[in-house]
Amino acid sequence: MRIGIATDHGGFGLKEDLMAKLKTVGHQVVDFGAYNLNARDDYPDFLIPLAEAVASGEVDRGVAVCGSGVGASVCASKVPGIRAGLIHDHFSARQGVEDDHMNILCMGGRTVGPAVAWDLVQTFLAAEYSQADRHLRRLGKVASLERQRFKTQSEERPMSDQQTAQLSINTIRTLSIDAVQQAKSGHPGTPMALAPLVYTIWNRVMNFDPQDPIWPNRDRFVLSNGHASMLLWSILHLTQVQAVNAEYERLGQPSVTLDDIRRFRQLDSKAPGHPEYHWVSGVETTTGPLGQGVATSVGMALAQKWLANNYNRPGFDIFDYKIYAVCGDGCMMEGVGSEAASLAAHL
Ligand SMILES: Cc1ncc(C[n+]2csc(CCOP(=O)(O)OP(=O)(O)O)c2C)c(N)n1
Ligand SMILES: [Mg+2]
Repeated sequence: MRIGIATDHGGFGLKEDLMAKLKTVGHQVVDFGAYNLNARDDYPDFLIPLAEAVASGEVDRGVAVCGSGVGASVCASKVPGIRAGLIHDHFSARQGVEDDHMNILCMGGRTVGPAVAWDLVQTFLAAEYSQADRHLRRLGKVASLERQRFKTQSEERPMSDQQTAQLSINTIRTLSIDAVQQAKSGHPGTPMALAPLVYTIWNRVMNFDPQDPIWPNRDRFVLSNGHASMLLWSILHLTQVQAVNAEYERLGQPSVTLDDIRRFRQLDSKAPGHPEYHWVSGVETTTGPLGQGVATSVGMALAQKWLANNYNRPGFDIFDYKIYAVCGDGCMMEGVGSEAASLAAHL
């Protein structure tokens, strides 16, 4: 296991001792300080980097020592994702992990000796979170407290609309180019260019519910230039559109995960080279042959009109959805696109 360890002057000697023992039994140890006995070295300076490393997964678990261990545990638990416990006994070292998913063990350098400390560390590292319903429920409530605090913090320093939009657009772009780079094939240029347009359509124009991708009155999005599929995988991932299977049963999981994007253009991936209807939820029609999407979108608009004429009643529109099709100049060069456009104009 990769263990991060941090102490202030209250546990400097103990830290050296624990580090040596952890290495002897085969763990990797990352030392977050302190390195010198200096009375001004205090726990937050070492603990916060340790806690952030645990929260980000850079290290698997953390061990923290200060004079009593109290300050270390109070401070570490302020970092989102950290569940630190002040532990003096064998039972709590195990149960803290099993029941509360404790990920940082805090000890008092002045209250436990090296032998007890080593027993506690070993017990802490050997324990696993039980994932029992009761404990999952409990941690769910704790996590929701943490999210509320995040919300308050971000309300204090809100990003402007323009900053949020730019960050979102850049995220679509970087996800798309990273995936193409990883796959060593695909089209990075079109997602780069179209990210602002598609962001605007999905964020400000379209009427849809990511939680319910088969809501009958949703607006439909068609990517006619299907070779830019990474654009669609990025947007389906970032909007957290949920998946349904081929029988239209809700699966309770995202349609395109980050792992799917990591496997862009690989066999059986949910992020294939071109959008395929019935394979990835959120894809409204298969596209790839240039012009096909714009042509299909005319048919989809016809279907909307038919539904509206048959089922809408005065003052009670069940179907008033719209179709948004994005296409490139290659789509425009294909007869099928302009022929469908002519038909649409004459109906
Ligand atoms: C009918 C058809 N012919 C050829 C292709 C192969 N093809 C895929 S992308 C592409 C170029 C598309 O150019 P453009 O529409 O300008 O899109 P860009 O990638 O430049 O944004 C071609 C010819 C295709 N997908 N469909
Ligand atoms: Mg072009």
